[in-house]
Amino acid sequence: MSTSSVRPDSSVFVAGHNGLVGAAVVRRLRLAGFTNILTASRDQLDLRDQAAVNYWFRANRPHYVYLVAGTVGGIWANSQRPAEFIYDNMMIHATVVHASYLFGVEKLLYLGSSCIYPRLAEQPMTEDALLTGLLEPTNEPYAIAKISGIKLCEAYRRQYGCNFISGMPTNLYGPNDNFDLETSHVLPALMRKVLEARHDGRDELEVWGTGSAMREFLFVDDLAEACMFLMDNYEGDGHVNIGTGLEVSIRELAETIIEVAHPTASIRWDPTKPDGAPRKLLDVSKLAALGWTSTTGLRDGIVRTFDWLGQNLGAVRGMHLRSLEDFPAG
Ligand code: GFB
Repeated sequence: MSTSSVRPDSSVFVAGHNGLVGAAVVRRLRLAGFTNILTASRDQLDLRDQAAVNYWFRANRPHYVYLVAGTVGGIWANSQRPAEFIYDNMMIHATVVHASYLFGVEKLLYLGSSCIYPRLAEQPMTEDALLTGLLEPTNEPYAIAKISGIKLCEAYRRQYGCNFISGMPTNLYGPNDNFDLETSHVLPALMRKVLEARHDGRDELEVWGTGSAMREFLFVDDLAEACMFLMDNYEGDGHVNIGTGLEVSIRELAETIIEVAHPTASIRWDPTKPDGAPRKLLDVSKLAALGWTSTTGLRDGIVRTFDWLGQNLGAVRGMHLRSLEDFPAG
């Protein structure tokens, strides 16, 4: 099971380095002394285009690949843009996996998502819950694409002997997240709503659904550490869950964010918006047995993300705030 560590002078391609996950993987690799990190922005390389991806791999010859690129979004974006979510993700996985095979990549780590598991899977969800029941309808196209990515890696491993592995992260958050209210996930959306309410002197904020849905949240720098850990320590057939093993209700999440940044605020629920999956908690015992567990608590991660946001307000898409006098948040 144990493999040798990736040497810091190896060439490592982080596909999707401008996203939440990719940016964290690059930060983590730099921290570990990696000197040959390859990246390609969307303008430079359309990852959905097999010919372009082959050309790029032929020219750059990466030894290791973190395949963390994708079209992602929260519950609303998934429902509004199902075609993009399935097409983009299936294409990106197919091209990068195939080019990695063609050009002799030593090892590839593909990231899926906890939404690959059935809507009513037994909780916490173990890796073998995959394909045992119907998916959550609000993100089925995205989940199907992610499942195909896992199966792609398994098939290339079986037929061609490629050392391609998969990790399944739970809901993520942290620096570099998407804070756009329509397309984001719940945690950045609530952070933004709280900040804007405070800035505008409002004491009420709107939160979607009923607040009863349960979610698990992993700080993205912890995820990046787990990715490097798996690259160094895992080369099994099956995918590996990556999470905290802890869950909170959306109500508790909203209350925590309010307590950190705007304690006088109260919540107005909008039950016309969907709750989505009732629960989505990963069983992380496989990863723990390999030797990795997360370290950043939810409140701590939220404070760190607020700090990042305070320093990067100008760069955050759609954010109407341009300064926050009383930053950082408590
Ligand atoms: O994070 P989220 O959009 O996605 O929503 P999922 C989680 C829960 O938060 C739902 C509630 O119950 C939402 O109704 N929520 C409350 C909000 N207020 C808000 C808000 O202002 N914005 C958002 N976005 N939600 C995603 C999938 O599911 O999980 C993706 O759609 C992906 O495909 C991701 O798999 C990990 O957790 O429901």
